[in-house]
Amino acid sequence: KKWKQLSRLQRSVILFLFAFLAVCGVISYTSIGEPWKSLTNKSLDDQRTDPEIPGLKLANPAVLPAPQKADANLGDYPGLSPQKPPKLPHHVRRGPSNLQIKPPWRDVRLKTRHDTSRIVEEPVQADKEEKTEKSVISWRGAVIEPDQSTEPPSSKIKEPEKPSSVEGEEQKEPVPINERQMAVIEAFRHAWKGYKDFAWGHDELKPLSKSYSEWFGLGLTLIDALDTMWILGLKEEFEEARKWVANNLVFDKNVDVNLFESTIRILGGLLSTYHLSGDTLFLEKAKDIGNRLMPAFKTPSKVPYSDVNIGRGTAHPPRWTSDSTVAEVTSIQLEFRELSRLTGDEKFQKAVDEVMKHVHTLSGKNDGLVPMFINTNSGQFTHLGVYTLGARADSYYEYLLKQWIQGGKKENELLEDYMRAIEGVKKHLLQRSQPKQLTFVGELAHGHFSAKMDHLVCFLPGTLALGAHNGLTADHMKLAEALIETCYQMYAQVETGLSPEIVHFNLHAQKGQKDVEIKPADRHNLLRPETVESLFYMYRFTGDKKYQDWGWEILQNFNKYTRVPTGGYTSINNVQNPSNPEPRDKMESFFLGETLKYMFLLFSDDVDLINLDKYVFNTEAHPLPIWAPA
Ligand code: DMJ
Repeated sequence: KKWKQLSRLQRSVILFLFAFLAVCGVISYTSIGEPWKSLTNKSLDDQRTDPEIPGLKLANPAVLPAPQKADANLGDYPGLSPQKPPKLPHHVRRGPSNLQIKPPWRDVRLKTRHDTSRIVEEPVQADKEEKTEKSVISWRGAVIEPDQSTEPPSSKIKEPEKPSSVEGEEQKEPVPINERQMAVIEAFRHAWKGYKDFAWGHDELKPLSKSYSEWFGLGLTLIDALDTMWILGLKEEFEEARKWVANNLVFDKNVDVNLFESTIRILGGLLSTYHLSGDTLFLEKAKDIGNRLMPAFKTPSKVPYSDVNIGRGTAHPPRWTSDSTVAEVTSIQLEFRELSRLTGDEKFQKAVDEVMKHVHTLSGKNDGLVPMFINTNSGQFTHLGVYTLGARADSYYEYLLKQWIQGGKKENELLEDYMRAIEGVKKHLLQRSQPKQLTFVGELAHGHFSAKMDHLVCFLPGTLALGAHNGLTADHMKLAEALIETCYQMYAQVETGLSPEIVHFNLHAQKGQKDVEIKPADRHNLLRPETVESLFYMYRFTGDKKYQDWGWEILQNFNKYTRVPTGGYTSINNVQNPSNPEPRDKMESFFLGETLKYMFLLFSDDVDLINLDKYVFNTEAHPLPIWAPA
């Protein structure tokens, strides 16, 4: 009745108001609903990533987009679908700028005798550059004119996403390079001088005979050292090496290469250099070598052969056997998985994931410990009953943990195998020496314990510490602390202060005896990285300066006994003879790829210089990004 008494105008106003309120209601409902929707998704994600391993609490987030599942449809992963790279003016950095670490060379404050002029000038130069052209990149961006690149960037290649953990993060004040880091730079420059003068473009320097040796004929030392130069801030050296890669690195060669060694050193080195520099040249080269290594997987069991002819596209096992080494077939995964993520081509990841899945199911393990050989025809372990964390098995254990971290801590089979294996180590391989009660990892052969430990095993404290940092049980960290002390003693108890390749520990106390015994055949030192690598992890996670001091002692002993005055460092034959350590005339590529890189990182107090929550190192010390959960 009242409605009818209203004038037409009054009714229209009321109707209009109702309609307006209804529209507002609909709009605010959808915008309020969004956050709830994402919250719900988040909690589902959390549930999915929670591992079912008892004692596990996850500490650190994964940071990059997840990889495509080997058997999934490309379209299901928008981040991975082929996309055209954005058109950038060519003065602007190509590649994943988000992952680039800050150039330490801008922050150099200290001077050394060797380097005064460069150090004084560079910060000024850097500041000038920064002020004048914000968008012009530093040398680390390795700006390349389009015509300098070997191939145009493929439309299939996608740029990695920005790590979620740094989004919106304030730029930190740069941490100056300290005196010990300067000493590492000086050592690197000295090694590089030898390589440049006598072995440029070849695999390894022979510093005494002032010549070189070839293994694959692919400039192994140069490629292995690329990301070290980047991290150390060696601008000129990096640019020169980059030119060699652009103009001289050719994989279309009739040459047999070892699948594992070329994956960890060449593919790993190229991928990490791509990530640090953003220069697509390195990704193109990585794709090329990755494709050429794929024939190795064409075996009856899909467990890869050890050798591939990268020119002919054929692969084969060693001449005397159809076995492959377990560590070799299970330590190529980080690199091939990353190659799939970057290229959008699933075949790389599929091949290596299949190997891991297969090994996961195999019998012949002893509480998670694996034998050293696997047959490429049957796919079964061979030479059963011998268990070591040294040569031929070492990086199997390392890559279980690191793949789990790389993939966003979701692949539970990897974690299960890792946790079980560490329990196996504790049960079968751990012992204490006399007189110092050093905890060491021995070997087991058909039920008999041997107190033998390879220097290679010294990767283990670092890996255990990395696991603990990622939420695994605290007793892994305790074990890491005990083992790194042992690895240090393998240096400290020896006359030159350098570790031999293999030690035997004393199990029974005898007057005047040390914990460490060395057999004549094991007295060599190849400039290996494992102890320094573990010292780096231990320092990062504990902040205990004693680890830096131990590393400093080791660097000084390398300088004292292995440095060749005309350039380069050499492996030596006798760590027990300070007056004649018997130089072997060879500088392994991992001295530049790993040992000096880990030294530099160990002495740094900048946790963002290769942040361990964003990167995972492959077994040749090449950092690769950690992926975020899907
Ligand atoms: C390197 O090639 C790698 O670290 C590998 O995992 C073991 N051997 C050398 C260094 O000692």
